[in-house]
Amino acid sequence: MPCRTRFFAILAAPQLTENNMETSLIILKPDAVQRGLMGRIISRFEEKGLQIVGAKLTQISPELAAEHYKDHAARPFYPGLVKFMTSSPVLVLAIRGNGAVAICRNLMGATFGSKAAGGTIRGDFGVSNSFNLIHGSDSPEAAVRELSLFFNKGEVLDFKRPSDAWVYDMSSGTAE
Ligand code: RTP
Ligand code: MG
Repeated sequence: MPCRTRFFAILAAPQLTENNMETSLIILKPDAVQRGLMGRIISRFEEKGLQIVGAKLTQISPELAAEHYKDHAARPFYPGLVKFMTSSPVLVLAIRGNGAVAICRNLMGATFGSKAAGGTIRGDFGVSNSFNLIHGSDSPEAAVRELSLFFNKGEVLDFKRPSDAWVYDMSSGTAE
């Protein structure tokens, strides 16, 4: 195929316009970063077919941790949770796909590493209940709120992946 034709073929890759496109906030927690598990955990999401659309290595301030986990402020584990989340750098990701919020939660597994099923991130890489490697938004509404806490305007990108033509069945006009 001539170079110019191939260029336009890539631009014409199917656009994902279905109504279930979601972007989840994922945080690889301090234990995941310190244990050198970032690459393996990111691979789980990429291999599933989800798209990484934002990434940032950062150390969370106590104020940001408090805002992020404000729904847990009255829980007994809250002080330890904030201490842990602010103790060392984290990798913050924005991960997109059709139904991405629930898919990410399934890939993560149950909250406690001791109970998480094999095959999940928490089940395969950890045994601790509090050092549980990863955070993921628990609803599309929470995802919107959390993404706005961790990413500034322009830091979550919108770009086409030609491979989406093989990740999603677009024959009906929407991603299946
Ligand atoms: P996350 O928010 O971090 O994605 O985790 P999650 O939805 O699976 O669990 P959530 O109930 O939101 O709890 C937030 C984090 O608090 C710690 N936790 N400790 N000791 C305990 O009973 C307890 N319960 C929760 C965990 O680190 C959990 O990820
Ligand atoms: Mg949660």
